[in-house]
Amino acid sequence: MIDIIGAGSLGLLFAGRLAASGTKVRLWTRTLEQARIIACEGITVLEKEGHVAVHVAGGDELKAAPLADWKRLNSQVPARWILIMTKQGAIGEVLDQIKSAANTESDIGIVCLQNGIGHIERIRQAYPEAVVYPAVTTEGAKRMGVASVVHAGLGATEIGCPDVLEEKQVGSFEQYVLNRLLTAGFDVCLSKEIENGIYRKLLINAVINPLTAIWRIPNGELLSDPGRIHMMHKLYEEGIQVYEANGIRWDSAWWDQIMKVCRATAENQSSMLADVLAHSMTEVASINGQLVQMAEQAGVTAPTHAVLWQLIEGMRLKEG
Ligand code: KPL
Repeated sequence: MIDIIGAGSLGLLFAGRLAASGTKVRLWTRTLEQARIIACEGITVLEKEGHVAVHVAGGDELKAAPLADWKRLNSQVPARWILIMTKQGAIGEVLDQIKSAANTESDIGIVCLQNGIGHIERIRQAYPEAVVYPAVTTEGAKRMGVASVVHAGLGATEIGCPDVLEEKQVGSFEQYVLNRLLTAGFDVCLSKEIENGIYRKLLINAVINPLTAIWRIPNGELLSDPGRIHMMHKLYEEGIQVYEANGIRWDSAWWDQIMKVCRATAENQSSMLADVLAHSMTEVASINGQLVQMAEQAGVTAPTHAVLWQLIEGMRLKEG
């Protein structure tokens, strides 16, 4: 069984595909209402063109419960393998719930699929008994309802294997999760270089997300105008300077990857645009905000990231 915390677009996509391929999934939602609907209707994953890719009914393979019930339900069937798929902003709440019922008898492995940086350290600190696996994904998903999601862009997922594994091996944790995800049809691999993947994804998100949120355009439209591409390149260059100042390895191919992500997810709304439109808290502080802080720590500046950070935060205050 895999426990998935967070039933937003990525949570529904992973839960739906995993359960449909025979892995038992327990999906933890924010609200009781969503858990009830999923338990009753199951999850539908749609292709980009609108056809049903998979539908899985609620039942033995797919259970859903509100996160507030974690302590009670976890005492009956303890979680062993957890995928946290909430936004960064929800990590505090998630930790409060799962810590209240920390497993004592068995070890626990947690894969974290958040955008941005800063959360892994928080989770490791709050939950030292767990083996925490940072992960990055470029899967594109768009939630259509409380129980349905469009698999909007085929991406890849890397799960980092920390060096401490020898000391804190959770059985065949990574192998189990890897096999289950592969069986579910995901392009997934284990990586010993996850840090590099995290910084690559951070830069991709720091360039694409705030601009799409400010201009309210789908990712592909960033490429429709030289002025927009110029702005993206400015953010990219500032980001690279921050990485250099912090001794972080980067690759000149990352610019091409940003272009590639825009093309591969051309019709998608970035998660930040979706949050802005929903008047929800965005991840801008964990993305552009973190880059600005890294710049300050290394004695350089990232002025364009700083301005976008403030603008996006300001939008929420005004509209929220
Ligand atoms: O991760 C993303 C997001 O929307 O958060 C992508 C698809 C890379 C767009 O920035």
